[in-house]
Amino acid sequence: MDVKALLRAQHIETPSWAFGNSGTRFKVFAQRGVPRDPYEKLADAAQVHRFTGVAPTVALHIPWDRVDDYADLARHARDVGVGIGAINSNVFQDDDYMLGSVTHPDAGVRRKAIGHLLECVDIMDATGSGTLKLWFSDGINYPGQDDIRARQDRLADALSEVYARLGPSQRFLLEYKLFEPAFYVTDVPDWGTAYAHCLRLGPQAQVVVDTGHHAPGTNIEFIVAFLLREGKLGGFDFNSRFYADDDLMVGAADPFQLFRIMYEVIRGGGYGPDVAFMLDQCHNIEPKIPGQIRSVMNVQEATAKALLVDRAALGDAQSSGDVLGANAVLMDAYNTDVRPLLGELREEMSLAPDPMKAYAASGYAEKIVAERVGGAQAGWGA
Ligand code: RM4
Ligand code: MN
Repeated sequence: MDVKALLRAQHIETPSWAFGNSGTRFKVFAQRGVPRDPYEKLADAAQVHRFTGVAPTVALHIPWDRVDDYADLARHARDVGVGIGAINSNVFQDDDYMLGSVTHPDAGVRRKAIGHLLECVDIMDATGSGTLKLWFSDGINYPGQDDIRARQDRLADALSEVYARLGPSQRFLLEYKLFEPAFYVTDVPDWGTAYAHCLRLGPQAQVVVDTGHHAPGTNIEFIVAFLLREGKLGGFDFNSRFYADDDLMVGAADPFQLFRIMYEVIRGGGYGPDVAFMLDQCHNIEPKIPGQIRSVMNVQEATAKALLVDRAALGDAQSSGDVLGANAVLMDAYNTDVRPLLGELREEMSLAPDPMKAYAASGYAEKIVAERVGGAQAGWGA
């Protein structure tokens, strides 16, 4: 296996919203130089690709990235050196959605939500994007508040309508999340629910695993192995969690878990164009562009280690029942320092071996602080 060639071909997608201001419900801290519009977000995302060489696409979030002319935005992306990735829909920030979007008891609200999802497919057509990401904050807070089963029926109806609108080379990824903002029932709380809905719909519906959307202790690599085996793993929203949906940098909280996930991806034949490696993070207190560069590097390091697993030795140990030997094969790969290998790879790609240092020396951070004066900074939810 040519580890370097596989790493060179890796494709990690950055999220436009990571470049805007973000925070918690307690406070959003503004940072200087933050983009004022989607054009500037794409310019910042292009820096991540410029210094890592493996982040060539950027996910958009609608309506946060709404523009008059999407073809023009896609052209701008190409001009700065990136492409448009997944289109993330947003049916969680309108007053109408207080009791749900596609599962709302009122048919008028459901229609509005479905209309937004269909609009997102129009945007895919205009930008050339092949992937729609669906995340629903829908749920209920109190027992008895609404009919749990009827909400599943409404969800299924909405998903079929959106599915029918997809072009032949488009797909949607259904995201699940245990809780928040709903605190009693979430309508798509886990991979099983997402999987069952996608299975009924067909091959253009797949599950996306957001690593921050599970209960503590959940074995995410098992979910990955299972979904891949069924051809239903569409991609990842990578981030780290210590407590809930913390949206910290991927690989920061538990690099070993990230390695175990990447091993299952590779083992299951998911290392290729069909499984999207997307970042879904917020940089509340750290600078955003370096935060994204670090995150891309963390994914690369976990991938490199997973690619180094001696699969033949592992197979032998497993089939002979050598528990400790099998575990040692995996740990040897995990404990390898892959930073020199990645440095070499970057030099072969005509990049600086240390993207963090190279970005800091580039002057881009100072340039955007000086240039981006006035206007309203982009932020999570605006
Ligand atoms: C949600 C979900 C979506 C992301 C938004 C910003 O929790 O993870 O994927 O688009 O947050
Ligand atoms: Mn997500």
